[in-house]
Amino acid sequence: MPASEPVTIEGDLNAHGLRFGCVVARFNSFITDRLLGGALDAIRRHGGDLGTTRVVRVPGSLELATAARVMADSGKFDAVICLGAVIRGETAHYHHVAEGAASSIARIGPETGIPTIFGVLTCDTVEQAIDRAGAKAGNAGFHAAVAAIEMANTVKGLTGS
Ligand code: INI
Repeated sequence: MPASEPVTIEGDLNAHGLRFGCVVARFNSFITDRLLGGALDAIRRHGGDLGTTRVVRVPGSLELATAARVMADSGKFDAVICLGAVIRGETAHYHHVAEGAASSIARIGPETGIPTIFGVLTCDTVEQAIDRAGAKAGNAGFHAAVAAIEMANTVKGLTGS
């Protein structure tokens, strides 16, 4: 008997027909606007339609999860991308903001089945944030959107939708 092979489900990076929600923190907007630019660039360059992409702006990273959860529950999106920048040098409560944003966003995907991606920079310095928002170290918004594309297609592969 021939050895049988496992069926592997792996989302591809084709964004055609996928609907994305981007939630963007206004706090540190000089960084988060660059993350949004990277995310939109990734969606477009992977065949997605920016005409069906919705961008929602919220005050800060602690508010990302609330808007993302409403979008995930709406049934109107295949994936939601959360974009923010928490910079240690700027705040005494860095830890609470970073932890609060991470833990609240992390729950949305598992609880709703809609991939909800953590595209929040947590940096020690403004320089590090700039590097990761399109300067020396790539654009974390671009990478967050690529993860969103893959996971949206993974969910479609699992559910047959
Ligand atoms: N929000 C951020 O997105 N990044 C930060 O670095 C930050 N700091 O430094 O405090 C920050 N604070 C605001 C927070 O996200 C909420 O908007 C605020 O606490 C109101 O709930």
